[in-house]
Amino acid sequence: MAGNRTFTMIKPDATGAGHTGKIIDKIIEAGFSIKAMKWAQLSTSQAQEFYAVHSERPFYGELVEYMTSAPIVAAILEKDNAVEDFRTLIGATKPEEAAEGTIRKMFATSIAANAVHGSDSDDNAKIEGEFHFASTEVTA
Ligand code: IDP
Ligand code: MG
Repeated sequence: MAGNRTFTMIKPDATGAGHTGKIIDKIIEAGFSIKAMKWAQLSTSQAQEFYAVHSERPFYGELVEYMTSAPIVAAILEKDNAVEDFRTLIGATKPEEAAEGTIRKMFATSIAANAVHGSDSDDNAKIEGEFHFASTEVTA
């Protein structure tokens, strides 16, 4: 059965451009409820650990530098079929391939600076949520 929670970050390009509120509105309008949320600055070691799965990819250094360049907003979101529905809401990794009306289509500026993160599986949603939030920071 599909899980009902996912994890997201609003990325530095979007927080820096003042799009945080508009993106949160889109998320709530799409039927997600917020179970945890914080504004935070990632350290280099946190960004390296969060994206460790990409450590062999050529863009890893650029990605870590970008994700530490300005604050992010981390959140745990709840909805039926959360992981898949959130990936649909954000759109493709490359902004030029993102469907009309998706968050990345509206706010991404490049393949790296693509406005939002969305977990790719229920297992990773749990791992990523626990990476950013203590259990006491997550509502029922
Ligand atoms: P996803 O965020 O759509 O799941 P992933 O392939 O998991 O995409 O890549 C993680 C993040 O790494 C992307 O959201 C983007 O910020 C960055 N990224 C992916 N591919 C490239 C690339 O070719 N150049 C620069 N950054 C990239
Ligand atoms: Mg991914």
